[in-house]
Amino acid sequence: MASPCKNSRRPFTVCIEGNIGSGKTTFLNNFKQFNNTMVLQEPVELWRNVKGMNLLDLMYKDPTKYACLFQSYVQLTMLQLHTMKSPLPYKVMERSVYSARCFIESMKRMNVLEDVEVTVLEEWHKWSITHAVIETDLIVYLRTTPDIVYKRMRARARKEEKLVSLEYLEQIHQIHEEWLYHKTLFNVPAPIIILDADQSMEEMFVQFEKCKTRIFESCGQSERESRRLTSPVSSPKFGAASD
Ligand code: TTP
Repeated sequence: MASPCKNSRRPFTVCIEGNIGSGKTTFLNNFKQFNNTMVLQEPVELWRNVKGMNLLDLMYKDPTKYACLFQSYVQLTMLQLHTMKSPLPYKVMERSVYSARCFIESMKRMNVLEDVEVTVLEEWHKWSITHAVIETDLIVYLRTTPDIVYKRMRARARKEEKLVSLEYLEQIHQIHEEWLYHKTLFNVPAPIIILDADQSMEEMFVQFEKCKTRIFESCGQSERESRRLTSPVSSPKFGAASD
């Protein structure tokens, strides 16, 4: 794999991972203040409007019919983010094709997907990670407890997530833990920084500052080189209404 640091032809790529409501978007948005980083938010809006159809909503309302289609579209849109070119030395993404697989695993465990649907999605996943240019240099795992993310999710009240139960978040948590904490489930494609993301937004901002320094230093760019833009980003928010 080509070196992702100075003089490299590709950016040092960081994926922000964690349960639903763990604060990925907020964490990611903090990077928008730097002029050396391409920030790629998860394409939830695309999932909500596929030629006028809200696929996220359909998936929650009728998973047996729509889960496979939805996960197929998630994989496509995540691949589009991975392969997006950037002249900047850093790229920070919300989630990845790797964590999309956590949801496939969850649907498999809940018997929402038929065996043949799992096979097709997993074949797609395998092909993507083998053939597409999706190099990842670092994973930041925002580790949370399900009770806390459940409260945050209820507070932000995304209308499609009305049907999401605490049990579902426990399962998604468990799968992330098996993948990134215990490292027993899937391949972990890069080194991991694990952060306690149960904390308040102020405490998370402090964690962000430390993490950001590690990221920029790991690629040989000093703080000075990763200049902040003149207009600062707004203060981080958890549980803000997303729609
Ligand atoms: P998340 O990707 O967890 O995004 P979020 O907005 O909850 O993140 P955060 O609060 O940490 O900023 O989930 C978005 C929605 O999409 C959520 O309802 C779960 C769903 N989803 C799937 O069903 N399958 C998938 O593969 C992915 C990536 C998300």
